[in-house]
Amino acid sequence: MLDERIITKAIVKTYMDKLLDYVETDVAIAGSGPSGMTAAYYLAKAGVKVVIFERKLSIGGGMWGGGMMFNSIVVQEEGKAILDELSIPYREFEKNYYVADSVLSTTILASKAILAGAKIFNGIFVEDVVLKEGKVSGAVINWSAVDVAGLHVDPLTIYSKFIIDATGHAAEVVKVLQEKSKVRLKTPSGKMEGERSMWAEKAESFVAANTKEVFPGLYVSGMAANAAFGGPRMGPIFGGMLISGKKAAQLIISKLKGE
Ligand code: 48F
Repeated sequence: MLDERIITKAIVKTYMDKLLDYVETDVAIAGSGPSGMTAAYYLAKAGVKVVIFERKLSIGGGMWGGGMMFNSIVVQEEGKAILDELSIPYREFEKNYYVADSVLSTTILASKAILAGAKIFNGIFVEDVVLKEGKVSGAVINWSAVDVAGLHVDPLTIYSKFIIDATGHAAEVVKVLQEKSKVRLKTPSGKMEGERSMWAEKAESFVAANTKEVFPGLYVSGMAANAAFGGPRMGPIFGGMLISGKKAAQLIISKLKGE
């Protein structure tokens, strides 16, 4: 005998408890692409309270589709260690080029992050930040459905010691901060530099080097780092995304420890 009212209560109550628990967190990540989920995994594994808000229903960002929907991803030597750490299977295609199934990589990464303790709220997007005394100290969130329907509904706010913009090519969090608050970013021009055209090798080293704090309290990872600091795109090679996510986590872990 199934009681639909109990099913409803089970969903609403557990969801609300979960959301209430994340009104205050150590780290909030915008976007559940490869860099955001890798960051969440390493943060959670280190015992840091971390939440991801993902605009879409599906997690994974651009990882599912491999290259042009051929659902394989390529990872170079430097990123292979992270595939090993996550137990993601791959095979060597040629020296320095490893191929993994994109669907398996995405699902393993997501489940490892969640099992390590990260929470993912899908269907919610970060529309703005809390900016107080020159520091980003929270995320302004709303239902994606509200946005899609064009409804005039005010958002809600959570407090977070750090935010990672892992929104990919659009670097949405950095963009909204710049547009609304006219702040000076820690980029060469003080503004968002914008993504450059394809150059895989340069882009992969650029993303690792430029995964950092772009404004007090706000970090960039993955393609958002290249968009913020003016790096090229790299296409379906994903080592840089994994390395970037891990680096964002390590930088924040050090900050939280006061190092
Ligand atoms: O684009 P995406 O996969 O980000 P990434 O981690 O990886 C980039 C690669 O997939 C690929 C590439 C390199 O190999 O060039 O493109 O940098 O994932 C970004 C995620 O963020 C979500 C979006 O739906 C996607 O799942 N997203 C975007 N804006 C917001 C957001 C927002 N404002 N709030 C929440 N989620």
